[in-house]
Amino acid sequence: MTKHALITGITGQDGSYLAELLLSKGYKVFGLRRRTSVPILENLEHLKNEIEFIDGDLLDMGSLINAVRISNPDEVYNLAAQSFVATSWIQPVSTGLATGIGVTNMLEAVRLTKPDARFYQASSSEMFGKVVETPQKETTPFYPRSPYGVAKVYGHWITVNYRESYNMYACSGILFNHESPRRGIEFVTRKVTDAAVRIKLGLQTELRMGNLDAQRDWGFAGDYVKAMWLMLQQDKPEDFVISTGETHSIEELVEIAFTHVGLNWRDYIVVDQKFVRPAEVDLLLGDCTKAKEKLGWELEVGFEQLVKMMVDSDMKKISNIK
Ligand code: NDP
Ligand code: GDR
Repeated sequence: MTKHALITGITGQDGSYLAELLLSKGYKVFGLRRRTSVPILENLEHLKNEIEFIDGDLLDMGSLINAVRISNPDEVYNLAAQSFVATSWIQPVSTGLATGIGVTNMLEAVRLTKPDARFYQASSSEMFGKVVETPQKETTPFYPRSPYGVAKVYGHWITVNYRESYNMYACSGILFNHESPRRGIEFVTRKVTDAAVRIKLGLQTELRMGNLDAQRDWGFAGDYVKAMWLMLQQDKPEDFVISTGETHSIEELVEIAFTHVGLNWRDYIVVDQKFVRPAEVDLLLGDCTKAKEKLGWELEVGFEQLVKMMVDSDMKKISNIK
């Protein structure tokens, strides 16, 4: 029997990699998509004929119940969220609604319509926030530092609560930062790889950035969606940290990207307070021993390889439109 999967957030970075993975495993893939005035399927152009799109919004319960009815899913992956941390200070309420309450809406739609479907929640290392313990693991207490992080903590605990209250197969992946050539342009990795290429090609003269000292545990999105799938194939639902176990500063990221195109980053980076956040997460470093042992999950792409892959992809894209 063909398995059915419903993915919310299918137009985003992770949605596209997860859809690819599930299609390669023979799933029928349904994707919840918001109505937009112009089509935005940049990440899904190559898959659009293989996915059944269902219109809906995490803030509209009826549309979620409808999506569960139409897709009749064996597995639901709740990836949709307002996911850009900086925007969460500008739009704290709508972030709280989509990233926090939206999880309850999706869980309710599953509980009322298809309670035996397995549910994955996209939790985040942003929930750890201020450093309480390093490396951070499943038992590390949360101390979020942004409206986004606070909303994700709510989404995380409501998922635990539905598991415990209704005996649903509901679990969270606490994923550390993961990137790819399909990363949104405002996130720091893509902002840097795009700018390094534009400066190299003479299309831009400088790059304005915020805090260069923050450290992140960065992996490749293609590796991380495999962990999401593995979490829904276990005998019982559990939460897992997914990370590389290495941390690098923003400065190191900039250095690798600019060196890869033959430039000295110090000649082009300008620190601009506009990009410094009201509260920062200084250091993220994850311990994913549990995922390695219980899921057999393995990382394939390392940090330097990831940055170079993104620079090369941006070079190809931008050279073509130049
Ligand atoms: P993206 O920002 O690339 O994608 C977010 C997706 O959510 C988009 O498809 C967007 O749709 C959709 N969305 C936003 N609001 C709503 C809404 N109200 N109703 C329906 N859909 C909505 O995120 P990523 O792919 O990078 O991340 C996927 C998930 O994983 C997110 O929940 C994120 O918070 C979380 N996460 C990400 C990590 C990372 O490093 N990438 C790390 C840890 C967690 P549209 O195209 O219409 O805007
Ligand atoms: P993050 O990712 O907030 O960790 O959330 P982002 O790439 O936006 O920032 C990473 C770090 O870089 C610093 N920084 C800058 N960031 C941006 N975007 N632009 C800049 O110019 C800049 N200069 C310095 C930031 O201050 C921060 O320390 C991502 C998202 O995908 C979340 O959805 C996800 O939950 C977490 O990763 C884990």
